[in-house]
Amino acid sequence: MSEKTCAVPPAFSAHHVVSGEAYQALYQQALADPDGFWVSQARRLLTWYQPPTKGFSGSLRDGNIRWFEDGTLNASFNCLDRHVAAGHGDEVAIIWEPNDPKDAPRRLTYLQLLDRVERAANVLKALGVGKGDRVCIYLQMIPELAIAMLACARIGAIHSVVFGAFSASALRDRINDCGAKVLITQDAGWRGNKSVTMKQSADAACAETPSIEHVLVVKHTGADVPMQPERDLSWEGLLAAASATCPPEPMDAEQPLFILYTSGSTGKPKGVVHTTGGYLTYAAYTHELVFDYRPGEVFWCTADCGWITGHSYVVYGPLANRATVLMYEGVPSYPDFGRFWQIVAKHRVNIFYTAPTALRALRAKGDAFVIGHDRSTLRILGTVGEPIKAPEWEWYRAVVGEGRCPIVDTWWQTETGGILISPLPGATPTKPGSATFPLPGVRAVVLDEAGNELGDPKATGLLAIAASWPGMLRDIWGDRARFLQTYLQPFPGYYLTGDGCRRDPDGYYWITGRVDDIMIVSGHNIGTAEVEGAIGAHPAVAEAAVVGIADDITGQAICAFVILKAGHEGSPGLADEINQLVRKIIGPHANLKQIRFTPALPKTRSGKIMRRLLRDVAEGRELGDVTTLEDPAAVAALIEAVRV
Ligand code: 7RM
Repeated sequence: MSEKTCAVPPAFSAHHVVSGEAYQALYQQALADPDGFWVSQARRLLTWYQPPTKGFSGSLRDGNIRWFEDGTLNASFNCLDRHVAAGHGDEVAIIWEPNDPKDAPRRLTYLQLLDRVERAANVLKALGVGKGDRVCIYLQMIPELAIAMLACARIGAIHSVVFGAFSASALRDRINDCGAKVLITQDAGWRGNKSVTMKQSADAACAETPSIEHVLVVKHTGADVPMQPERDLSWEGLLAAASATCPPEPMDAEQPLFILYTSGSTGKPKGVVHTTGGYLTYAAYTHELVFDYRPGEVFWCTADCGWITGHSYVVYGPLANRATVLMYEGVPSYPDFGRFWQIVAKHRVNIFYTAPTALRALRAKGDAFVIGHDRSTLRILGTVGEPIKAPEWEWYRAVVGEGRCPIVDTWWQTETGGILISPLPGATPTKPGSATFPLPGVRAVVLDEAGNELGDPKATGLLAIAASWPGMLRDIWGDRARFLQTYLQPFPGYYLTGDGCRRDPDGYYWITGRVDDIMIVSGHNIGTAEVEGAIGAHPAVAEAAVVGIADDITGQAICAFVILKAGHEGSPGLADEINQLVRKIIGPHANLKQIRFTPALPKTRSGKIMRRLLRDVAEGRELGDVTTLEDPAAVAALIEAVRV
């Protein structure tokens, strides 16, 4: 793995939020007095009815975690009213870019967004939704998604957003787990040249959701959808008739803001619970610090609000910081692979945040799709979701960012609420593939299998966090035992991330992937990410995924699934070349026992490789649950994959 360091561009370090020395000072300050640090951040970033005097109360040991517990606030007030009251009502809050570039974008100022949110909040209230009630939101990336989230927050209802491409059964299970009273959906949606039948899935789900009393239907494509009398109601009709005044409900800092389901490696999805004061403080803090955000700039996070990244960096963080947020309905490939960069040029985007999986796909299509579009407004580029490999990182920096823009490789999880490990654009020299250092206020540690903290900078082990931070999850909805067992009980006093990591002699963190993804070959621990990076160094390779399979001699052996670039064909000779390269880069213990050339890899809808399925294929088993797959056809292709 490349350990080359990339310095902070000098022009850049002169005018960012935090400089190199200030970063050290901030880090030390947070370490010396965490409560003082976080209380001052909470008061600086947010407006409270009752400002908190306390930081953390409780304990990581018993899982009773509270932040700012004597503070009261409202998240929607913080994202909207206070900006309007301060005279910024005419600034644009959301620029919405539709799926089809021929359709007109929509712009919502802070004042207009507030109007919609107050009306929607009144509609929910009239349907009997109150503080603590759950509302399920099943929408595509349209402004109503943000409006619905903020309307819930305004009245103290707990939202649970379900990704708009999830199936009816996935939606049903999530509604039933949280007992939502109201479902908000849309007639249908667009994703590239496909239409998505949202209301139809919602209907199928609601046939088996006893808690749902009403379904609010947003008209988006105009598709003709059946409306069930009494139960189904028109969003537009009710909003138009509703009062545009709905005072925000003061919430205790620890009252839940939302539930978001995340699929575990086994078992049913976990309803991750985030609370109002700690989460919002943390989303605003990290959005400002990591993206060096100043009001007036256009911020674009390409994630869907069905994921935590969309919650924290499309809605709550940026709006709390009075950002202009770009929200894109479509996909990176429609009408062509230049769509992202065409949007960057069209809306003069300053900060761009996406996933390595998207970058890999776009890079494979060639630079021509990028260079035709003006990217001179771009200032910072970010990635999230999985380890980024050096070739994508370099391409992002050199081609997309024209070598000008620092890259922030941000490591975090649904459970962490916001970014925990990342470079700061004006302070941190980067290394391609490393998320670099924990943010000020985050006590990251590397543990060995027995739970001992590894003290030397150079260490390999389990990534854990040694102290709570405000954005941390508080519970798994309805399953306290699972919350404790998964995160807190394995090593008392620590939050266990489930990720493996390597810290290099300079103290840089390199996330090696989920610990479940570590392979043990003849007693050597080998991270999947490391092997995939080495395979990717072969010029014929577009993408690779590896898994450990049972082996009589070595315990586990490595099986690689490889996608080749256009113009290359799988052959025993090429397989041998790739294997020799991996052995050269990592060592002979990383021998690839099998190489299978495949046209596609099975991925979740958020772009993470489903290794469980690869293991099933590699070991010749029947495939397990495939309901959260992005493209079920990829599996068929995999099974056919040529085995060399
Ligand atoms: C934000 C998000 C969390 C898991 C996490 C890691 C992996 C995320 C990075 C990363 C290496 C990164 N939430 N992950 N970011 N690995 N470098 N910058 O993705 O709950 O959906 O996933 O994603 O394994 O534990 S998530």
